[in-house]
Amino acid sequence: MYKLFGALGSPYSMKLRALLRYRRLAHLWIDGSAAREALAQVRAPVIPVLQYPDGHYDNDSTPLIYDLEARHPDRGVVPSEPAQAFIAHLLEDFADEWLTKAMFGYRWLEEVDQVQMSRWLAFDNLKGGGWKPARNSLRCSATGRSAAWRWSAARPRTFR
Ligand SMILES: N[C@@H](CCC(=O)N[C@@H](CS)C(=O)NCC(=O)O)C(=O)O
Repeated sequence: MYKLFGALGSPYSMKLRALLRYRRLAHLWIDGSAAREALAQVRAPVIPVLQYPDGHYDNDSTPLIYDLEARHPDRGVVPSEPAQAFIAHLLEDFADEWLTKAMFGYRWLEEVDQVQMSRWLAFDNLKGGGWKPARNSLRCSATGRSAAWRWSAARPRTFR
């Protein structure tokens, strides 16, 4: 069984978790302080960290995805047709390197996002201990809107 150490607010963790789920590779999801402890097992201290069934640890989502591709034939994510595979590699590299820039914008440019993300990252780090559903503390002083309202809004929050 694989063990994936990550955080809900970490896009690279969500990327690898989605991959494991899509590929139907049995895994445990581990977050909070236990995820930080896994950082001691790898050279670059970034999440996600994957522990393989044989016990060894590795990180960096892109090479991990390619390694899993080589180990498990079913439900692969790289197309067999070379031109399509090239597009897949290109999209992966673009999203991996550059979509984080958009993410940081959506995360920190507006006060309502700053409030929400501060709480979310505290929640991740304290394994839920940072979260108290106090709606007023999530309210943006400029717009009066609350993060909770935005979560429940019909439209996706990133398409404002
Ligand atoms: N290239 C890495 C990037 C991983 C990464 O940047 N992870 C972030 C969280 S999403 C992190 O651990 N940041 C902590 C830090 O930079 O100290 C991957 O694809 O897994």
